[in-house]
Amino acid sequence: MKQRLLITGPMYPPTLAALEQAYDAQRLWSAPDKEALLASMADITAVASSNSGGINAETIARLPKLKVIAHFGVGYDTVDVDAARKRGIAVTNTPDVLTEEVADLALALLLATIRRVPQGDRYVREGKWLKGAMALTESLQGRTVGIVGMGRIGRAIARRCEAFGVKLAYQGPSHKPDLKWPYYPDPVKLAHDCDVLIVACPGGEATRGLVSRAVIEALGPQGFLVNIARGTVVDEPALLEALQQKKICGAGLDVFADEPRVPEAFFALENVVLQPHVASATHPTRTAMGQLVIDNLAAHFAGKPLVTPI
Ligand code: 8YV
Repeated sequence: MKQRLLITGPMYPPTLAALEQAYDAQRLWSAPDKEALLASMADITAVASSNSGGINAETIARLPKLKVIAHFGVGYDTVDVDAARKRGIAVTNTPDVLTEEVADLALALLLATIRRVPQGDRYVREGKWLKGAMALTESLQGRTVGIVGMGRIGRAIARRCEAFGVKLAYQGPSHKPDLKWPYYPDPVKLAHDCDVLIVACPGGEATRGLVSRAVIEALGPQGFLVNIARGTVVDEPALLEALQQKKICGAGLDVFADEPRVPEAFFALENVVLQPHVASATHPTRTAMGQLVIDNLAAHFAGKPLVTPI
């Protein structure tokens, strides 16, 4: 008999298919009667969750035998980890396998924003080049890039930035003695001393609004902001206003406060490049992330140590 598994949110379709093949699995997010489904699954020991369908304290409370939450994603802000910990429920995530991919998109967004790559593409397609050259853009060269959150992804972004010859600095909860770049505990001071901020820290309550109005304004009219972390980290209304009023020069955004509902006011702005939360969204990386979910669940059911507990 197959083991039972509750899947609380959508994830990479081949991973979903593999889980539904291996387990007697139910989809919570699309269930017509969620209450009835939860009641019928009260004896399960494992859940697979995702960023677009996490698991809150109420749902955890409905599953008294739960032992593991295998989360699809390195960030697990949609999982109530405190509620899980109180019950001794293990949470796993998908670290490392997406680090380089996410860092690649951060640099792509940075360059696309500063050098106006999407605008250049439209310029050619719309036949505007025939009438004259596109306006010149700002430059990445000679800039100082400040990284908010110097974890695995922050470091991978920093390595790439070094290859572009820019100066670096970083902010985070702690100084990293192995890093040579200046450390700023205060994000406002970091923004003040940098031309570009790249947000790469975890989401959740600890970082909510960390990139505040004061931080955004400290970047200044020549400044750029790139966010590949979580929309919650940035004061989105303040960012929108800063872009509209040219208090900063531009922003490249892969993440938003209420995805997929991006405030339409962003669409009217020429100084922002928007992406639909795709930093890890390639087939090889999503396959590797999915494999970790599969492997963690397999380890749980085999009574073996989990592969990537948080
Ligand atoms: C994905 C992410 O959007 O890993 C994360 O924390 O934000 C991304 O990789 C997500 O995991 C897909 O649900």
